[in-house]
Amino acid sequence: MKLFYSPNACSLGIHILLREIGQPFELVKTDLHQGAQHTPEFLAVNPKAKVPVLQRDDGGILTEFPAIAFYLARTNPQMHLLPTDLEGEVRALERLDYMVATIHMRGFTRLLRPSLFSTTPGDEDKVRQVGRDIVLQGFANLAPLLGDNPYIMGDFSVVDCALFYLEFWARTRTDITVPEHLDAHLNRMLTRPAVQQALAAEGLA
Ligand SMILES: N[C@@H](CCC(=O)N[C@@H](CS)C(=O)NCC(=O)O)C(=O)O
Repeated sequence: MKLFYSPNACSLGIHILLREIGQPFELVKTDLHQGAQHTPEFLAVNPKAKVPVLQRDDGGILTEFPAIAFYLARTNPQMHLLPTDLEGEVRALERLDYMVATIHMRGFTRLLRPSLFSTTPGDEDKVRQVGRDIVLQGFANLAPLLGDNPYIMGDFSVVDCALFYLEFWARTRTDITVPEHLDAHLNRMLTRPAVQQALAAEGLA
């Protein structure tokens, strides 16, 4: 398998997941800051010009964080990375979607890349503030779901890998302080060898 990633992009969550699973995989750096997502070589792999991309051993290309995470969990059932009962599974998907589609895409993207959303010159601060509010509300909504549990679904799961990259962005790319329980989750995740290895491999340790 190959993971196309960019350092400290959301692909970090999938990178961690692959290291948790422990099967061999190849990392292909696609540096977004260098525009590598727009090269003909990368667009041939993913015309959506985004990471993460997982190229499977059968050559199949998978995109979109929740889909990749679901695939990796279901193809490695021995790792227990997703609940198997309907209620647990649907709650995991609900949380994953909220993290990626709302907190990341609607919140962090505005906060970190306001120019993508600004329609009038000079309104970037306004866009940034809207993004910040979405992120803050998102973390406020997630904190009670985590509560005193060590992980967001109780046991460690793919959902923690999505939560981790959001918390890690808050800590390393913004001045946002996440709620106490989420901060403890971030610190707990940082003690996991797979997380440490992924951060080191991406030059983030
Ligand atoms: N909804 C996508 C989000 C993927 C995404 O937006 N990735 C960002 C990096 S965090 C990206 O590749 N952006 C391309 C760019 O910045 O040009 C997913 O779930 O995978």
